[in-house]
Amino acid sequence: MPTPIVAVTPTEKPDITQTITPTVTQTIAPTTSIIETPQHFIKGDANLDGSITGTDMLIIKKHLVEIEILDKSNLENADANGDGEITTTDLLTLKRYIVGIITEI
Ligand SMILES: [Ca+2]
Ligand SMILES: [Ca+2]
Repeated sequence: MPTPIVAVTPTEKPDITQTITPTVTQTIAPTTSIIETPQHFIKGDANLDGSITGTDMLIIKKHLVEIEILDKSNLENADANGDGEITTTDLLTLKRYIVGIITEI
């Protein structure tokens, strides 16, 4: 005996229509720029605080007696006379600047 054919009529159509609307707009603009300038490069300013004081002399003294070795940036500043070395001459230059014998380093 053959299987009876039953016609099924859907009573409700599924709603598959979907609208996608973009709701997020993102604009990315460059906000930073790189300007390469030497930071805190002031001859004689061994501790890089922006001023030349007795503290800088103390730091250079400590470096000379190897109590405290300066890093590259500090070394560049500590070389007050620009001869490429940190010596007592740099110390003397700082002293002369601090007491006002010289007005610039
Ligand atoms: Ca300083
Ligand atoms: Ca020097």
